[in-house]
Amino acid sequence: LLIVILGIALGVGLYRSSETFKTTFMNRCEKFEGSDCEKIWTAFEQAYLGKDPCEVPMEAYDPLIAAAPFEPACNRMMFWSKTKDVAHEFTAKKHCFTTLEDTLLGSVLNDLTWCGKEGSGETFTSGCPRWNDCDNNTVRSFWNRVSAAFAEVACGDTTVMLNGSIATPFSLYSIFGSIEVKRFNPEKMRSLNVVLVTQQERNTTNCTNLSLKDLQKELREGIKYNCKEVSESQIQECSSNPETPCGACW
Ligand code: AVW
Repeated sequence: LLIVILGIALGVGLYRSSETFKTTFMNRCEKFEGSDCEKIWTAFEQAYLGKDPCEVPMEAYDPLIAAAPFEPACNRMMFWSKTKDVAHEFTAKKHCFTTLEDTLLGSVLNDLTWCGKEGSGETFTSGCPRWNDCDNNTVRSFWNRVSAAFAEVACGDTTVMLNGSIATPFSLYSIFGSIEVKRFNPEKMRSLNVVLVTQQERNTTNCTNLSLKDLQKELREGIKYNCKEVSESQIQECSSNPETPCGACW
């Protein structure tokens, strides 16, 4: 009897968690006025439903990108790598910059885990592969695909926040280095401006860091490159002061 009760409890729990997942998806989506969230949900689900969660390639999300295309925000697009918190804290307060996670698809799936299963029509939120368990996992392929789409439309002067407290602020194996930089289009993008986020207390890297030479090499001809060291406290001070215009942050 105990086993039966535990079984039912587990079943109800799993059912609830996939219900909550869709609810979270829809609630976050509806914050973006004029979007057809049911249509976007259907395009999202078809990418992974009924599939082995380690065999979902990036391309599986092509119909999702088509259903919710990225609108370019010229001169306001911000990329980041190993600076997730500081970048998002900044864009949450200063709307002159937008990260992927501030866009519809990025914000709807931010910090969520999901996957399907062979022979099942359900969305699961537990027991899914972790980021490095396999290359083509449901969640990782999603972030690769949306990052590619976000980078493809990047235009004007763009910004990337990199971490100046680590030995290699630019890594060819990060999403920024392996997906986004390769898709920057010189016909649309005028410049890439590195904001190298430093911490005064630590011995930090600077704009002469060798990995940043790799970044410059990766950029296609025609895209200008700049780099500036900015302390994390200066970034926080600027974002917490509503009077300071973005142009004066660094
Ligand atoms: P990141 P990226 N396990 O800070 O350049 C779990 O390295 O790659 O920056 N989650 C992981 C792992 C891992 N090993 N590696 C990466 N992630 C996830 C889209 C995790 O959520 C934006 F437009 C971590 O916080 C940025 O310009 C996130 O990937 C660019 O991609 C970023 O890892 C940042 O990707």
